[in-house]
Amino acid sequence: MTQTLTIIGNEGSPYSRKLRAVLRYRRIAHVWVVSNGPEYVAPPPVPVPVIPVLVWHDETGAMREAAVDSTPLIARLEREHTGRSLLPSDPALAFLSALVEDYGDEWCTKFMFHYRWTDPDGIEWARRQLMRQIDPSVPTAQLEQFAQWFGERQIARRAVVGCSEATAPLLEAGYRRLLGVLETLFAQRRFLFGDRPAAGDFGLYGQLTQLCGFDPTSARLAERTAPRVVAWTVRMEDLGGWRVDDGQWLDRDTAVDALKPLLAEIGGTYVPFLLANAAARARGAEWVECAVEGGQWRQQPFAYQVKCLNALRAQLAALAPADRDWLASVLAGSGCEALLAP
Ligand SMILES: N[C@@H](CCC(=O)N[C@@H](CS)C(=O)NCC(=O)O)C(=O)O
Repeated sequence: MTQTLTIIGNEGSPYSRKLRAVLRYRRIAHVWVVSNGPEYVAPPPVPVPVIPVLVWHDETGAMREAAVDSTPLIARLEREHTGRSLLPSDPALAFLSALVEDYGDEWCTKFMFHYRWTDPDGIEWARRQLMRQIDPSVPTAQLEQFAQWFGERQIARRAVVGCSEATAPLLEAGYRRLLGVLETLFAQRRFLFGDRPAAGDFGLYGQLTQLCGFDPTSARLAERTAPRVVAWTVRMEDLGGWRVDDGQWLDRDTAVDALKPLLAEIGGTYVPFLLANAAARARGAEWVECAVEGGQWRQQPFAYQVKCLNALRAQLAALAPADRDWLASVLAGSGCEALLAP
């Protein structure tokens, strides 16, 4: 019998929501523990102090192993659990799903960080509400102390993520365009690749739980301009009861047609950043600067996102030549074709 897993996270953490939704959809038994909340017990050590943490237990129920990072965790769950897979059976579509997942995790998170830690309404709400979500019974004095400390800490981190006065208009425009693209897509189909969700859906979903459901300014915008995206986000929350049959993935040509605007959005923003970031790291530059849709991007280089680029390229390299050729033809002109360059 497979053991119940423990997921340690926070409802205000996009990656925690992403991974919890994956566990629910895949019907993998789990216990949800709020990090640092009343039920929290420290897990075995993990390489970086982030949430969510996924914990495996031994037969006695003791915590045996803990791991972080939602994308490799999702891949591991694919290996350890059968059925209700998040990977489209067509390897070229599986690559596109991975690309969208990565864009969600690594680029859309900048939208989230902007609306939460730059927008004054966002800051006022988040710095207290995140604590209430950890423990609603926390006394007011302690809540205020936390709000002060946490708000300052997160605001100080804006530079690391690339949220600045210069990039704010790019982030807001990017979020609006994403809402527009998804609003059109979800008027046509349930999920990105058909009637069942893929890893790419969960990557977008994680960030959109916050953008559409927690951070006040971005949520109001979504309500007004992208109600179908809001509806999709609500549905994604718990797909444990969603019926999945074989063959619910669209064929590649049907799938990709409606995805082209999303791929162009990714190719106009995240892909140029990924390439410029890797180049900046390689030459030890202090800043990543590159043109993205709507203007000039500037932030400090980010080591983790070099890994992301390498992982996407490794996945491309493993494809059969015919699948790569097909991707080259559908990605041509989107900006994403740069990933295929040697
Ligand atoms: N790549 C990781 C990112 C996880 C992550 O950055 N989590 C945030 C919360 S959403 C975190 O724990 N940050 C550390 C902190 O706030 O101290 C994943 O996909 O799980």
